[in-house]
Amino acid sequence: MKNSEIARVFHDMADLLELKGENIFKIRAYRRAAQVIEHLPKEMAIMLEQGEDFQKIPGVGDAIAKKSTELIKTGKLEAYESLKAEFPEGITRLLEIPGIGPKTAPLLSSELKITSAAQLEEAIQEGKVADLFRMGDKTAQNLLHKIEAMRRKDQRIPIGQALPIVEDILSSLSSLPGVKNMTSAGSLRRFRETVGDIDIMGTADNPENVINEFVAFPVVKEIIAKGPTKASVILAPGLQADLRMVEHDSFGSLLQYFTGSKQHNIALRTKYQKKGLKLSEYGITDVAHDRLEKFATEEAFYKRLGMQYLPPEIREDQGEIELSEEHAIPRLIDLRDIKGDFHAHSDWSDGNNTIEEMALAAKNEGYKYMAITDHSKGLGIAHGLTEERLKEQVREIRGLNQKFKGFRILSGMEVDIRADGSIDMPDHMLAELDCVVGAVHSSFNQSEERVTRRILKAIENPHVDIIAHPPSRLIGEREPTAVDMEAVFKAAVKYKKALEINAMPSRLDLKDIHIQRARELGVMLAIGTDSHIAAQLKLMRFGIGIARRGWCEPKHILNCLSLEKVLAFFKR
Ligand code: DGT
Ligand code: CA
Ligand code: CA
Repeated sequence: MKNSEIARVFHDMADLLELKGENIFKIRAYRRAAQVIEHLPKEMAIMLEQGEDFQKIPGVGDAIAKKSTELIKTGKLEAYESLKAEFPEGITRLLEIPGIGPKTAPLLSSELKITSAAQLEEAIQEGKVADLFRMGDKTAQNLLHKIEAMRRKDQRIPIGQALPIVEDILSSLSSLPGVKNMTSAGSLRRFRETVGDIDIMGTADNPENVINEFVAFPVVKEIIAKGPTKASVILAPGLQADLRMVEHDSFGSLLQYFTGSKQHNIALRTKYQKKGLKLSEYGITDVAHDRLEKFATEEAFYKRLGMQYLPPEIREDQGEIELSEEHAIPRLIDLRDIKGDFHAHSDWSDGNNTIEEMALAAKNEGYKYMAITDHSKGLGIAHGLTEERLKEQVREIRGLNQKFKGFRILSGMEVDIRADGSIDMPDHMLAELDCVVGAVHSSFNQSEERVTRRILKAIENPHVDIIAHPPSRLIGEREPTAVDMEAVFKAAVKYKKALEINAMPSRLDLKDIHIQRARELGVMLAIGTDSHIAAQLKLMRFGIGIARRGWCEPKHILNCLSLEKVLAFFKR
C-alpha cells in the first residue's frame, strides 16, 4: 500500500471522527498524520520491510504507527471499516469538496441523497442546494467552481507522486540485458507540476523482452494494450503509463517527439516544413530527395536543424525555438549550482530532526549554508517558538556554528504574516536573525485587495527577507490566494526582497509562469525545501525543475550565491 493511500485512509478517518463529534485533538492527530505521510520521501511499506520505526515520523505516534502497519500488511484497517459503516456511503467524498463541512454533508446525503461531486453539481444546477440551505446563488456557484477545480485535480497526478514511480520503473528496466537509453518523456520530462500520463521510452536489442517485463511489474494494475514494441498500462486509478521501444539509431528523434510539448513540436514542424524538411518521431525527411535521416540522440536531431540543444523544461513554444537558432539559450540552473537551503524546520518547532542533524544533512548535500526557519508562536499547531525560545535557539546556533568548518547555519524564522499584514514576532527579535521568512498560513480567502495589501506590508517590513510560497496554494487541494502577483513582484524588486520557490511537490509555489515573470522583472528568487525531516532536503530537485521551467540561470537564484553575498543580500 502506497503512502498516498495510507494518507487517504487517515484523512477520511479524521473527517468521519469530525462528523461523529469526536475529540478535536484526536481528529487533528489523524489529519496531521495524513499530511505528513502523504509527503514522506520514502514509502512506509519499504520502511516496514527495512524494520524502520514509524514513530520516528513526526506526527506519528503509537496508534497511527500500529494502524499503518495493519494497512500495509492486510490492505485494510478494521477501525476505519467500522467507522465507515456508521455513515451513509460516499460521505467522505462529499467532505472532500471544499466548502462542504460536517454540517452540510449529512444533510446533503439524507435530504437530497447526494453521494458524489457529480450529483452535487447536478443538484446545484437544479437549484435544490440553494433552496435547502438558503445559501443563495452566489455561494452555490462558488461551490460549482470548487467542484471543477477538484475535477482538474483528479485527472492529473502531481509530479511529486509520478516521478518516484517512474524512477523505479526506469531503474528496473535499465538493468535488463541489452537495454539502453531508458528515459521518461512527455510532461514528466518537461517537469510540469502535474502529469496527465507517464511516457517512457528506450532502446534494446530485444524490445519484446522489455515489454514483457514491463507489463509484469507489480505496480501494473491493468494492461490496456501490448505489442512487440509498445505497451500501455494502468498503474493507479487515473494513472496510465505508455512504454515505447525503438532501434538505437532512431532514439533521438523518438525522444524529441514524445517529449513535446505538442506546441513545441507543431511550431518546429511547421517552421521546417517551409524549408523542405519533414520532422517526425522517425527522423527528418528531406522531402525533395525523399530521404529519411535518423538520429540516435536529441542533440544530433537539433543540430541537424542548426539549433542549440534545448532543455526539455523549456520546450513549450515560448520563443525557445528562435533563441536556440541564434544559439542564445542560457545555461539553466542545475542542482550542482545550489549552495544552500533557505527554508528548513527543526525539532524546535514541527520538524523531526535536531538543528545539528539538519545542518549535517545539508553539509552532506555539499551546501555551504542553511537557514533554520522554525515557526513562530502564532501558529499554535506547530509548537511555534516564543521570543524566549527563539533567543535560546539563536544561542544554540551560534554555538553549533563554532563546530562547523566551511558551513554556516543561518538563524532564521518562518514568521506568520497575519491577516492585516503584521508579523507575529516583534521587530527587536527579528533584528537578531540572519534570515526572516514571512508566510501566509491563514485567512486564505481574503479579497485580492486585502491579501495583496497584506503581503506588500510584509515585504515593506525591513526585517523580512523572503516571502515564502507567496500564493500559498496546495496543488489540487487549495487554490492560490487572490494576491496580485505583479504588485508583489514589483514590491520585491523595490525593497530588494527575495520570493521563495517552495520545492515541496505539493506546493511548487511560485509556479513556472510566476517565476518567468518575476525573473523578467528582476526579482531575486530563493528556493526553499520547507524540510521537516532531514531527508526532505532532497526535495531541492523539485524546486530546481520548476526554476528551470521558469528559465532561471544561477544568477537569478539566491541559493547559488556565496555565503558572503547571501548575507550582504539580507543586509540590503
Ligand atoms: P500530459 O500527459 O497531458 O501531462 O502531457 P504530455 O506532454 O506528456 O502529452 P502526451 O502524453 O499526450 O504526449 C506526449 C508527447 O507526444 C507530447 O508532449 C508531444 C507528443 N505529441 C502528442 N500528440 C501530439 C500531436 O498531435 N502532435 C505532435 N506534434 N506531437 C504530439
Ligand atoms: Ca504524458
Ligand atoms: Ca502519453
